[in-house]
Amino acid sequence: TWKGETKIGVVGVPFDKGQPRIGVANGPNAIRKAGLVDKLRNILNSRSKHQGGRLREHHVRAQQRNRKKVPNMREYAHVACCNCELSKKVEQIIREGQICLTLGGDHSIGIGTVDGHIKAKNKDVCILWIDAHADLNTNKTSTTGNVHGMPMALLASELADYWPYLPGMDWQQPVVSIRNVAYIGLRSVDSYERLVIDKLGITAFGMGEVEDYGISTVVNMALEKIDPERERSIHVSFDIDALDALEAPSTGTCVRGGLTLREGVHAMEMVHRTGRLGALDLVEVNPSIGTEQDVKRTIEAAIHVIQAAFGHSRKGLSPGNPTLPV
Ligand code: NNH
Ligand code: MN
Ligand code: MN
Ligand code: MN
Repeated sequence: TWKGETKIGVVGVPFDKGQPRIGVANGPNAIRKAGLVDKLRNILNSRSKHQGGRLREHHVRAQQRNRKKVPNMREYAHVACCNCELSKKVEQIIREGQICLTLGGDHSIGIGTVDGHIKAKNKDVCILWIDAHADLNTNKTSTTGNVHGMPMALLASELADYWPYLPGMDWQQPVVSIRNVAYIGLRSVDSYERLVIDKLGITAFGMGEVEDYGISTVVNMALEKIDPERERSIHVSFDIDALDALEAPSTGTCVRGGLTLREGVHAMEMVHRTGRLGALDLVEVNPSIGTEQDVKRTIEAAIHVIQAAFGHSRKGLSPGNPTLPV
């Protein structure tokens, strides 16, 4: 009964060791509590006669199995172990034909989600990294030592030589070519990250480009660059801090002057229309930051972004059985 239909695997990852603020581990629960799964089931049901059964829920918990250390990588062993488990889970979900939705947790979990996606699809993956930050630091360039600022640098094959040997990360090979990655929403880029973006010619649409071209053109240009043949599985890694601080205040490193929720939703509607979304990460929602209202607003924004990616239409959906009640 699942054949040809959209299937979703939702993975909650209550992980916070990639950054210093407490609370971000409660992101998955808070987003679920606000009704995410029912909303996704409604979208699936509105598109088919067969009710239910096409969404599965999973959890990945950090299990630290060693005490290995790497200079200037805080909580390194935790990050390595959690992502090892996560990668296997994401790979399995995608191999089963489900689109993988991962709820973070901090953005260090992008290491595992992208790795799992790449393994499941034999590298035929392109990445939209939607974020105020580039997350391109190595342990030598980071001024914080927080691993949530490093996942893209760990994944990129072009940066492999800039890392020391990483014990316990042998499962993760830097196999993503940075040519298959595009950024949208950048506005807080560290100086070495800027150097890397310029040197490697990484496709990067900061807020200036969103202003110049509009979100719709930016998304089209980004996809044209990273998937010109329109054949790759799309990985969207959506850091909630890509949205403006007014739209999503409850996150660890919010930056003003960001995407509106309308722009975030529009971008995700466009990704949905490609029919090639393979995996979506929604990360860095921290329910311990801000007032009750801030938290509610941030979670609602996250849910709107996710719903749009899975085909919710702002035009309204027609019912499964399209006759008017009399
Ligand atoms: N670039 C900074 C760092 O490496 C901040 C990263 N913070 C993020 N990234 N929230 O998305 O620590
Ligand atoms: Mn990020
Ligand atoms: Mn960020
Ligand atoms: Mn962040």
